[in-house]
Amino acid sequence: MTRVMFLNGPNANLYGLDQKGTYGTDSFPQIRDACLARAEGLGLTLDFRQSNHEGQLIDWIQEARQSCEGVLINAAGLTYTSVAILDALLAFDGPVIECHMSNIWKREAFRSHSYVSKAATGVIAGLGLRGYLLAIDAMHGVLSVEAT
Ligand code: DHK
Repeated sequence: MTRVMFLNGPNANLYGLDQKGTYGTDSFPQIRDACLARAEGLGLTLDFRQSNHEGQLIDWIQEARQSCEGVLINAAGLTYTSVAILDALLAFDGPVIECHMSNIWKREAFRSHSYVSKAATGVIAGLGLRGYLLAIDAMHGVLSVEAT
């Protein structure tokens, strides 16, 4: 089975709990379960993980070099600051899809520059859980084209 890693950065574990509803109403476990179900339906093995720690995310991206064909990533607040995550992603050979629950370009100016985008095959933002599911579909499509 094709294996894909889906990494979530700091505070993603709080999705659905934010009173302002910036990241929708689905809880992180609900998001994870929906993503796992979508991937399974497409014949992908999805390794869905979350950490509040930059080094942990980097270790997982490096791990993906050996174990996964693609990486989906919402680096959350580290998107705008982490050259180290960018470098880890640049060292990954397969497709990288950057995801955000919110439309980062519609928000504060500091969210409009993503380091992750420099390594991304594509970016999906602003569609909440629907965007995560679309990102999994897109990864499946990209990997299927690469396999032919
Ligand atoms: C999630 C976060 O936690 C923020 O730091 C980012 C991103 C946006 C999202 O939309 O999923 O700025």
